[in-house]
Amino acid sequence: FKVTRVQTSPIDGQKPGTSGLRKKVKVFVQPHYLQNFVQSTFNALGADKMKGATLVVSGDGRYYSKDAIQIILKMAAANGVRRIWVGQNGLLSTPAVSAVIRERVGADGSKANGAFILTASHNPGGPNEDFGIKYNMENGGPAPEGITDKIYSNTTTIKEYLIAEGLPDVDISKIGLSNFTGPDGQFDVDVFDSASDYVKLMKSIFDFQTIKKLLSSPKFTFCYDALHGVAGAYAKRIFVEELGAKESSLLNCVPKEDFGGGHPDPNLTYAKELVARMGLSKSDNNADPPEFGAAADGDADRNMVLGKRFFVTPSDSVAIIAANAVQAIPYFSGGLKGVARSMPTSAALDVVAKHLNLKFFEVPTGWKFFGNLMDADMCSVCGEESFGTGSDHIREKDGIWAVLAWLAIIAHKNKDNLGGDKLVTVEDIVRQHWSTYGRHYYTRYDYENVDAGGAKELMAYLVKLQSNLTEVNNIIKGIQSDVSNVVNADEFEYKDPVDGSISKHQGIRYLFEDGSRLVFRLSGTGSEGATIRLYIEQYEKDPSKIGRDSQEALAPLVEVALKLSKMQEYTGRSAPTVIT
Ligand code: VG1
Ligand code: CO
Repeated sequence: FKVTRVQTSPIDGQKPGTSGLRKKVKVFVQPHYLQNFVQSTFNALGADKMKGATLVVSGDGRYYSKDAIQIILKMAAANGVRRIWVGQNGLLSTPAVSAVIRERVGADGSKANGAFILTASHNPGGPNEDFGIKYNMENGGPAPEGITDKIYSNTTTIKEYLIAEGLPDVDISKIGLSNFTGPDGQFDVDVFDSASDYVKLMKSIFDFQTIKKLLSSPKFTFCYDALHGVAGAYAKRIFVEELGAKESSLLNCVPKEDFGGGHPDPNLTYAKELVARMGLSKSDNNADPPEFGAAADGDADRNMVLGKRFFVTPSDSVAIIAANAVQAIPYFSGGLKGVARSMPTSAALDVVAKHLNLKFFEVPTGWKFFGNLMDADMCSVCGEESFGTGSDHIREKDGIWAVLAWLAIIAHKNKDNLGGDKLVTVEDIVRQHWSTYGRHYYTRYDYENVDAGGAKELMAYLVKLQSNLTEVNNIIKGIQSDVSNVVNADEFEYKDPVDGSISKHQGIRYLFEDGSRLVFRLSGTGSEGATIRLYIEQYEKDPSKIGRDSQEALAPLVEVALKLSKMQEYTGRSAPTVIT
């Protein structure tokens, strides 16, 4: 092939958000759109670094992925990249990409330098929905802000991109190696099995024999919903082939370009089929729900864990995993190096860290902030309230890992009990945890796709309000007389303890005397309008008060949050789009 330089000009709006660039497919297919972003990434990483590099390119299989892969292959070849690894059919979950970067060794001994991950995660897919792209670094984690800022600034000045002319489309449906020759020498495309590296890693972390025993016990019933995302490609291999779960326990496990028309977001609103099967639906419930259910998002880095008629909040989930990891998961048997959560995630993990005397960190929203802590051996287990849980086995959150962690904990709690009459259930484990550590009532209200101007004004109003706590408390007393006082309010700012970098404006916090919190932030992953997220939390230590319905327990604080922020006034919405 030859290298062609194509003239182009900057296109507005290519700033990567919380997790890469996410836009409507219609935006991505505009002439030069993807090419500008990819070349800006190559330029940000540096021409020298790209020469001879090995890159992974794959994603959750959403609509436009296959075209995008062929474009990236041709641009990589033209930029002097030595080889590209592609998961079969272009499929690799986000955690599997991270694992492949860190673990896979090519037939010729090569190791990956980074990856383009093609996903818009939990956003719907299809010709009228979203596509996305992000770059991950040599440690397997998302590019840090220093790099994403550079990429963005390159997109505003770009004049040309390089593309290989005469390089044919590569058949990515068949495993195997293709070689090509260009001006810089050889260029290889290696199409490999999407699951095997990841499965191998999971087997080195968990005791599959113990989990298999649990899954084959007639007392334990199991269900997994991939919402037609890429998790399906792993669920079958791991849960069915390796661990002996029944095929019928898999729901929506065939990856589809449009996720079957659904919203591949594992929560109580969008994972409808699973929620009904687990007995948690408002209508059409299953009479005899399974003991355990879980779901993943489009790119399989998120997870929702459910028990029989029981929802586990993601904030509780990471705390429970941290509290039991050393006993239940061989990978952690030497102890935890530390734990971390994102700022809006509840303080359930903080309480565990305190009890177990573990290092603890609070970082801004977005997985990229955990990477430095893990690289510096300061953190083993971390999580976000947004259904993200993970550990330092890779540098992304990991949906299937989280399910395996729960299965390992359930197996551990039942290890002498599988022959007995009553299983220790998911609900038992959570209630036990609450009685030991107290309970963090928690909910999140999302106002999706609201007017961007109104959202900005609301945030500006809340920042201004913070400067006068007396006024804040006066307003609150006028709404609800029995909530405690706000003792502190600020905009969250984070100084990375490893590299000293500072991230500002990471959400507005109102902190109450009794440990309750209200947090407001704007989403960085949406593709149109603005999304306001409101996080509400209340801590309860009194064992006689930990069994309440969460929405009921939080009702007074919710009312305070909505009125204090003038939510309806600024957004025109009387109710959120999604409550989790
Ligand atoms: C959301 C979540 C955040 C998560 C991010 C990426 O970001 O709140 O916790 O890390 O999505 O997850 P935001 O900016 O919209 O609140 V994934 O699974 O979409 O890559
Ligand atoms: Co995701």
